[in-house]
Amino acid sequence: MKLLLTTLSAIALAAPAAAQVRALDNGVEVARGQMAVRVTALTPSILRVRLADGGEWPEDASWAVPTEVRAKRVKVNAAPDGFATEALRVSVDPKTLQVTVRDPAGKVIVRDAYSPVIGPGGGFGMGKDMPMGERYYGLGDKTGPFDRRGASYVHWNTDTFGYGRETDPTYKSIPFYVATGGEGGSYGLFLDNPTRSWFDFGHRHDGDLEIGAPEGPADYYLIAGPSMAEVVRRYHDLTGKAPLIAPWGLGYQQSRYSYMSDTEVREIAGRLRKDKIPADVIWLDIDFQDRNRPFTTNARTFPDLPRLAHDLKVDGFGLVAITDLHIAHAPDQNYAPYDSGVAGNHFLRTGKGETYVAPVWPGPSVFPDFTRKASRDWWGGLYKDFVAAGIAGFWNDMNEPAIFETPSKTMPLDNIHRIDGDGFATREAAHSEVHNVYGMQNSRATFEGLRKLDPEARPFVMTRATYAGGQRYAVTWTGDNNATWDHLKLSVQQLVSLGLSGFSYSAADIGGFTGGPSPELLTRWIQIGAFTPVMRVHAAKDTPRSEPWVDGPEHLALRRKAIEERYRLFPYLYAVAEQQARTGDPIVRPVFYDFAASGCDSPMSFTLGGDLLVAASPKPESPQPYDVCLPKGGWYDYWSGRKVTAKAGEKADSVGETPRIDRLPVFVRAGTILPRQPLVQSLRETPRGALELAIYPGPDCGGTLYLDDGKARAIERGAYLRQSFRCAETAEELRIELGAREGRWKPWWREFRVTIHGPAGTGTVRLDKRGVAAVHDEAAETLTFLIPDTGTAARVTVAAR
Ligand code: NBV
Repeated sequence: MKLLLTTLSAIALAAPAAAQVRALDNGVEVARGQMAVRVTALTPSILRVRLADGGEWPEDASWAVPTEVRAKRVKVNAAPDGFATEALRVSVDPKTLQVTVRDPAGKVIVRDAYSPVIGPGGGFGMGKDMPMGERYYGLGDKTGPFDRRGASYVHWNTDTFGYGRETDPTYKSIPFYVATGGEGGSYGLFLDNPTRSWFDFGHRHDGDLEIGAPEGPADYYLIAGPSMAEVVRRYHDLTGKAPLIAPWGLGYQQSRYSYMSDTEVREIAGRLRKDKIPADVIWLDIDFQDRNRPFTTNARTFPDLPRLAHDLKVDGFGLVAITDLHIAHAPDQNYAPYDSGVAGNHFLRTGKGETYVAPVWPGPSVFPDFTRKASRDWWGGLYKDFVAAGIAGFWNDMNEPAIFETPSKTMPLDNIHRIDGDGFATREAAHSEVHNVYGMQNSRATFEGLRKLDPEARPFVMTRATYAGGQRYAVTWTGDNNATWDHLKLSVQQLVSLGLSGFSYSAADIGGFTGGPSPELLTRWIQIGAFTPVMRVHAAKDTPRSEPWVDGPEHLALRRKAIEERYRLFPYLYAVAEQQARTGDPIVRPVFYDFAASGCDSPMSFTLGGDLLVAASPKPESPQPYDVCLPKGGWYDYWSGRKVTAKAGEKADSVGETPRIDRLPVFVRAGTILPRQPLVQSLRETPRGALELAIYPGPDCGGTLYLDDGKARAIERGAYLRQSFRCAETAEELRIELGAREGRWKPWWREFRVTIHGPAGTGTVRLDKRGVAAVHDEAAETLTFLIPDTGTAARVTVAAR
């Protein structure tokens, strides 16, 4: 590629004309010969870079970056070689059109390795420097190494049943990476070109990060940190945050391809309750439909769907139903989605202008034109009956789109879409231009339709294919993985990576989709899955069953314990989810996200919200002992509540673990106030008892409580509760500050049960001067007491012994 790029750039720069530099109030434009580059600042730390060939700028349009965000601008200070914002210095070399971004001290954040080029028939290529020691993360759930250095990737949404570590491309395209470890700090690069682009992290040419696309605009964003967290938050400012999920979406979800009948679904629900496995959702895969036709129900096996939904709801369950995008090609059969789709002209056409018909699950099928607003609106309306039937959420599968019996696995590239809105001119577009956003627009149509049908509910949509920004509409999962230890490992990396790429709400089929997990694998996967954003057990047809009880009482007990812990942790999990909706901080994060200085980078360690550190074995299949890297500052063992005695290292501490199937190592940051709740069997159930505040004294001690009524506009309507807690230790006492409460949501508890962990603070407890009875458990090293929750700020002091 380098050769090709060099040749192209030679062509592009052959014109001898001198460069023209034009200062803009929000950036700079430099033109030389046929080529021009324009760098503008949306905010002091977010730059947009666009290239033009022959004076023609591509359409200012995007599926990922909303129009109002693209319109953002800050005034910059012009400089002889570029411009400066409060946070960055940007220079463009007039001879080469190479862009360099530095921090105010002059340290390089990111620099072009050579001149960008635009190909004669469209498309472009560019290269960035890859300084030694810089690491690269992101690209969603792509396979390969967690740090992308040395790997190369293609963005092309593809149905990859049973994929492996080497498989690329896979289901989604999120052309965004975050680089960290360079001299000017972390930065992010988002290429907003949904065509079949490629990112090569020094795979072909050591030291060059090459990016290109065969068509579409050269339009990308550079996002400065300096911390990785700032880059990720700013990427969310650009492409949007995932809206806060309904509480039940964080519950345990039981799925299988497929639960075949009403009776079987009731049996599964009954068994979950009988075995006291907390659970919130049961999934209906394609077999609940009539002849695999979306928006139908098999009347024989599911004779009364509204009744089923109702009965399950009474028992604390919601149903999520699959609604694939391929509509059966069924003229004159009273199949409403087909008939109304034809009447509204909503289906895609071939390059020759005929309706495109191709085989998928229902047999010959037709495909909605999701990039067109009128068709999205029509699609959204198709959910009316299911919503009325009480179905809680929906699943958009196969939306790469997957097509059977064709080597390309997808539709012809010259199929015709009609696009409009989002800055695009109302025009026709070939499938090659919109392939990678097709699934995203499918989930958008579902999300927007559901919002219209029930404005009070938070839509729960799960999509398989998507593009950058798709987090605004749907949760995603990693597709058809395998029941192997390596896939368990890969899944952790994929979920963490998705979180860095905008998709905080992510799931992997727990237990593996293809094959059948060993009892140990399923148990370990459930244990780890209990600490991941969306927890769903799912498996393919004709595979061994993988419900929690299938391997006997001992494994069931371990699995139940893991799921129960997730339910107890709900107040914490929900507060982390709410933080993500506000700031973009992912729900699961690499340890170095919050603790950059630690250098902790085991691919099997991650944090849930920064305060809980899950440290599975880097070789989960092996009984070999391993060391857990713990950032400095102190940690407690989550299960025992005791302070960990760690071995001090230079940048981080460490503690040894010997793998045991009855223990998933989880640690709590010293300085955490962790809210937990009494055990419930469903998150729709009101807990009984006190809200627990588990205090793990340490530096920067605090915690947050966020709860609400679970409805779409909870915050706007004040139907929420937010409260912060702080704690500080002196030689005399441990002081706990309960902050003032925000919001009008009425809590289900009247008291806080405070548990202080660790040997410190076992003396007299006072709540605003009044003495409080406390129980000291010497063996457990805890001090526990109840205090009334008056809904106002309060101070608790615990005298040192
Ligand atoms: O709808 C059936 C399956 C589904 O269970 C799975 O999760 C999807 O990824 N679907 C793919 C279609 C075919 C799978 C062989």
